[in-house]
Amino acid sequence: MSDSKTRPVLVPVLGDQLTRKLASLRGRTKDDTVILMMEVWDEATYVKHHKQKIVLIFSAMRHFAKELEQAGWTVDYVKLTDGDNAGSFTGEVARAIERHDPRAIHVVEAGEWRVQQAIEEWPDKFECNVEILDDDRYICPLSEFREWAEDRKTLRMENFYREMRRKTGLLMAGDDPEGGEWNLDKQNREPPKDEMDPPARPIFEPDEITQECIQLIEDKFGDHFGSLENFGWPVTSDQAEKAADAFFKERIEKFGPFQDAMVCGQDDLYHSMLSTSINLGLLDPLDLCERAEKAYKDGKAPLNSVEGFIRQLIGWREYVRGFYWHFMPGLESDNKLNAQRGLPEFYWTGETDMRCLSDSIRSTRENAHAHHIQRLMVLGNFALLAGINPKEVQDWYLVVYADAYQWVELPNVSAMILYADGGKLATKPYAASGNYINKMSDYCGDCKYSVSKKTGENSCPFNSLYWYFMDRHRDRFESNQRVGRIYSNWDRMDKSKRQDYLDTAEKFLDSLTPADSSWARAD
Ligand code: FAD
Ligand code: DLZ
Ligand code: SF4
Repeated sequence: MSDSKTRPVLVPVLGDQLTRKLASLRGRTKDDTVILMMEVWDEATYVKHHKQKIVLIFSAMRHFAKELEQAGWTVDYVKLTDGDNAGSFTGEVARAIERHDPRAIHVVEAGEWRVQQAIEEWPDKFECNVEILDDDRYICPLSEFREWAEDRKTLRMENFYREMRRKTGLLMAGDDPEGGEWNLDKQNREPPKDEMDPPARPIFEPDEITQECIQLIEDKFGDHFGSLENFGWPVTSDQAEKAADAFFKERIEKFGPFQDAMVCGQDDLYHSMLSTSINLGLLDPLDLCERAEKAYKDGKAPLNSVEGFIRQLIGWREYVRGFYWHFMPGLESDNKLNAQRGLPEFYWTGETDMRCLSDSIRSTRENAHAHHIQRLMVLGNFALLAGINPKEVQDWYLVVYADAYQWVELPNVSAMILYADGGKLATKPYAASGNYINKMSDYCGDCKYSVSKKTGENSCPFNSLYWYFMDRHRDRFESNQRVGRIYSNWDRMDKSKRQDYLDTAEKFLDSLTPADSSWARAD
């Protein structure tokens, strides 16, 4: 053993921790630190991620390692195909200990339960001292969320969000919210307009490093879902800043009003398209919120757009993270609505005559992205109404989106769209008939199905599935203050009409081909 003073500290940096502001890197000196970055098979294959997602993470990791090296840090970068092939984080850390004989390991807590469980075994497994640090890139530490949650009978994002506004001082006028209201969501529900022409987001041409990753992923994971043709995600913090600049210059003004709008073939609309960069660590969410607030103060964006953007970041994003850690591991297996149907194959192939779904899946396949309202009210709404089993829906969302990590995917899927948690996150299920999609999009005009037809041949499937769902779960939802009222509409219909709805829904569901599980996980 060498002298403990000359033995370095080993700092493993995981694929979604790509910032020099990381707690384990702050304050460290270069001559006494070895940064370890690992491309590992366990992470690349625990589900069969969209090809763009793996390229994005590997390319961003390789760029970050290069940046660190150029700044004088020692980086031990393990590539997926190095040596005998890199297997798991724990295995690679063990090998790195042999190479570097560190006096300690400093690691920031993992974003995901699965990985954190493994990290928590390190102190017993390894002889050197292991320090697991809080991930202070978030505004609300997990201990603070736990305290907040334990004091309450019911958890509501809105209450949490107000706390975060007070904590950060964002959009506050003294003790009151700027403009007098905390939440301007009601102003953010404009349907699309005919002349909508949002400026395109910047696309970053793959450089040599990204090209290498594309080659590797085509080679090793060629059978995974998704296309690599459109790859243009930011892979460095400089590129991510450019993407943010474009959003604040060109799109934030209309972000609010058209937040819930959907237009066939227009994949970005006025959304920021920044989630991949934020989740990787390339952008700091608080910094983005401050830029949004400045846009409002400088008169460049209206309050409803800026408040809406800030709410997504310090409200929803922080809230779902706290919610995830508070309810794991149970959240993963919750199925309070006892949904048992298999995921339809069209989620993978896009082959359905339902235009809203086929367009959302096309965007998902081409971009590894769909915007929020497509994820929630088209893809999610269908899975809820059709009673698709949560595990298969969770896997799908985790595979297909470039911004998907379980801490953010699972609460959105299990709790927000599927109500599988029994209502801990949402006060009511986000169930809607074709009417909602027709109002908020231009999908229905050219659809094979008729949105105005309620039952029978060619009627919009969302219409009959809606009542099929509400009828199936009457016991649970009749007493719910926010949805219970609709049962009087149901009861007012004559019996044969009600039966028509149920028969139409069942006939439609029977016509669906279930997906093969090998789309999501290797056998
Ligand atoms: P914008 O519309 O510009 O919003 C700004 C930012 O707010 C986003 O970048 C994101 O960081 C944050 N945000 C917005 N809504 C949410 C939310 N509900 N939860 C957490 N953060 C939010 N987001 C992910 O980052 N990863 C996921 O795996 C993911 N899965 C989702 C699954 C479902 C079923 C639903 C309904 C939503 C999911 N979201 C997820 C949230 C949201 O759809 C995406 O963050 C958003 O579409 C990303 O695009 P954007 O950056 O243009 O977002
Ligand atoms: C998602 C992902 C993938 C596909 N591959 C890697 C990898 O090889 N190495 C790595 O450090 N991270 C990867 N990630 C992101 C991790 O899954 C993520 O950092 C942790 O799971 C968060 O807990
Ligand atoms: Fe979707 Fe129904 Fe509209 Fe077709 S008619 S696009 S299925 S909502």
